[in-house]
Amino acid sequence: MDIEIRTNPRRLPDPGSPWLASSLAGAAFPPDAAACLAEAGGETYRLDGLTREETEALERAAREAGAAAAVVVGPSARPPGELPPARGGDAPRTSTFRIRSHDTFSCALAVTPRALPGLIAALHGAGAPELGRLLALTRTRAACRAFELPCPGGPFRLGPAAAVMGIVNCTPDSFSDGGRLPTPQAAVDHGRRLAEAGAAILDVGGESTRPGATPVPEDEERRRVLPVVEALAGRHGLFVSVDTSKAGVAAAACAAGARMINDVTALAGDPRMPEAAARAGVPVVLMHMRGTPATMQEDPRYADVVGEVLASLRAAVARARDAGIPEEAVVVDPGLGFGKTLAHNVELLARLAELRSLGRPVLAGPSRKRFVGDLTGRPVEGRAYGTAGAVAAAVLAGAAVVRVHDVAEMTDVVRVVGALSGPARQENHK
Ligand code: HH2
Repeated sequence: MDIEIRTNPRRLPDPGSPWLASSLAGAAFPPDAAACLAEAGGETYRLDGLTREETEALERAAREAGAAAAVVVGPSARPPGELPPARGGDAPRTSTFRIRSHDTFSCALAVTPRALPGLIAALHGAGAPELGRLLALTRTRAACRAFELPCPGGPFRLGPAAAVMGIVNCTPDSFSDGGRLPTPQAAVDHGRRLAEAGAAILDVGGESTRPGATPVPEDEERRRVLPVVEALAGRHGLFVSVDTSKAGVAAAACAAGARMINDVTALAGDPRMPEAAARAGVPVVLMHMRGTPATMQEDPRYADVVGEVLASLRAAVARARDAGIPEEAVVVDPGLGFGKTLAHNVELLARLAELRSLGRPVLAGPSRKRFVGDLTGRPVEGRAYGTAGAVAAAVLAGAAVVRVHDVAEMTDVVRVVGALSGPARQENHK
């Protein structure tokens, strides 16, 4: 049976904070859990899939590590019978879930960075060394801010500052800018302007994924995307990712110079995609989506949206690894707006830092999306300030990449928020 651990690598503010409450979401913790964890202080860890013995070892070890650690135990968040049914487009659920019995437990742990080594050592003494190893691994992964993605022509470095990915939509029907770039030359000019304005990555796409969008035939998608990739990557030497879920388009774009594949289906949309991506040898963005663009907004439900997105991304990373794509080449993305309600998007953005438990760079794509409109009451063309708020939240949470339309404005946001919250400053607050 597999244990899943995630952490929210931030200090706990106070017992009433929504931040702390959300770390307890989805499992039946005792009513005083938040107060108990807040008193311990430090960072929160959420552990799912533990046996009774493991929870007892954790409680014992936490007691030994002193007042700086607290454990609260609740029945497992996800007993198998209560899982929502898997739907097409979502990553296959891990076998972990299916074999998990009703006897598993969830724990929430608060521990200061200083007390953690003692806790891990005490776990060894309490007969649960594997739990200690997993806790240490999760912390190391969550703390990681700089990545080198293997890439043809040399590694692509991400972090510690967030990189801006500029959107180049070669589509007539994208939700916010469809039809604005009607010719390849217009798209190339736009991409170059975005690069000058601060985009480190240009994300070129030829198929809208807006809710209700109809798929584009492969020939048409190639016709839209390839000349633009060729010019931006080949002629102008810019770092281009191709936003596609079709293996043929991805392979052709990489042959034309694209150095990253951004697949909103996380390699599950086209059965040939895992092999195509492995063969291209480029980094891949694996995004979470529930359903398909045609159906994804039909009443999406989650018992624990962050936990389920994390589990789905974990399965996607494993799928990539099985296909020969090294884990070091993967970027993960919660898929804001893809099969999520307003509440789900807000929860995911507020708890984005937890995705760093996967140990991979996190990409967030809030730009101009409906949830920004729902929160601000603004139409698509008036969502830049709302997007700036979401981008600031993502940078604070440690996002490695933000995918945006308004590159000049969001580059400023990234620079200011990054300077105020960068790793060096965070160290001073320990
Ligand atoms: N969002 C969109 C498209 N691709 N890729 C990733 N990794 N993450 C995202 O959040 C994401 C994405 C939707 O935005 P846009 O490209 O502007 O719209 P459309 O799909 O209508 O072209």
